[in-house]
Amino acid sequence: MSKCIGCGVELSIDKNNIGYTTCLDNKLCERCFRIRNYNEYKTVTKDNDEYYKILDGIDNSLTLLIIDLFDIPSNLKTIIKHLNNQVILVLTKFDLIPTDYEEKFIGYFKDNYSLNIIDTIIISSKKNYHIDQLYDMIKKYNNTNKVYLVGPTNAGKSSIINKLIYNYSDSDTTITTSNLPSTTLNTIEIKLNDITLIDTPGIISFDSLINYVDSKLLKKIIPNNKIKPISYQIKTKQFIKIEDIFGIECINNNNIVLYISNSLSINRYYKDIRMDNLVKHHINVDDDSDIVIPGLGFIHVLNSDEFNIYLLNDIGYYIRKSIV
Ligand SMILES: Nc1nc2c(ncn2[C@@H]2O[C@H](COP(=O)(O)OP(=O)(O)OP(=O)(O)O)[C@@H](O)[C@H]2O)c(=O)[nH]1
Ligand SMILES: [Mg+2]
Repeated sequence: MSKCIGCGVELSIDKNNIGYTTCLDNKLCERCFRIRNYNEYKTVTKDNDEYYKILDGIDNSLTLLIIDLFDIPSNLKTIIKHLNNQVILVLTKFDLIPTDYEEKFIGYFKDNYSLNIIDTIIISSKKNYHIDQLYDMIKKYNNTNKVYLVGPTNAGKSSIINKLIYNYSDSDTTITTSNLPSTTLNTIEIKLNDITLIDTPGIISFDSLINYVDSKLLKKIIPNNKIKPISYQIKTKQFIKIEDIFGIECINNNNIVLYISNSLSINRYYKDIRMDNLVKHHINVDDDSDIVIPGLGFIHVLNSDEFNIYLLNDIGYYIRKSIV
């Protein structure tokens, strides 16, 4: 059986198979070829059970849990339950987060998730930030010469492997990456000198916006650069609407700060507006909390209050003690 070097799927000459390729001698499946050359993405049927089995099957090898700092998914506690060995917590995409929040994020994970963490590091593959330190940690804690990278889809697992291979080996192999969910479809083993890195398919969070918007909107939702927080002093009954995908109504005067991609358009309304495509949720929020909308970002609320938030049908939310 030959596997696609880009996503790990079994190659097949059957057009109906997800691993379709014109010739079994090809290194890439058609889907990876199109993502890499035309930025065209073919959606796959996603099944977390299959992906959790991969996590359950990990031996006592060093495991890196990769989390996108900007998009901490609602199902992270479930993912963690499947990790039975010791892990290094790798918080990535630090380039998107306003500076000075490093310690706060590390503290947040310590306080809220029961993880067998041997070490924590904040990195950015995009900016090559702390990649040397990550490589040193891998060499220090590596116990079987196999190192697994696991975590939510889109967290940046494959990008980290590409960066490590690029920086510290002679290989020119790269794994396929994209801003859409489920890019990596099966485990991929790749040599980094005498260590074998093992990429795994990311766990999907089905309540995240990234599963439900078209690729044009997705490009706006996923930030490219450091986020500039946007503050609003809002009066009673005012609405803030983000594109056609999210709304928030303040029941009383309040201050909120949006941490979302700065490419999104935001409108403020001073009267009732129609949001027929969105579902209303009435929520109570404590002082200094974040309302997290998976895939979109979060809203920092300064004073405890009631709000109405408006979400697309399958999209979730959760509230946490503010990290910022
Ligand atoms: N800003 C920023 N973007 C990043 C960083 N690392 C990865 N990305 C982007 O995040 C998206 C997802 O990256 P991948 O490496 O494909 O993520 P993955 O965890 O392998 O995803 P799956 O294969 O679906 O599980 C891509 O668009 C990357 O370019 C980073 O450090 N900073
Ligand atoms: Mg991947």
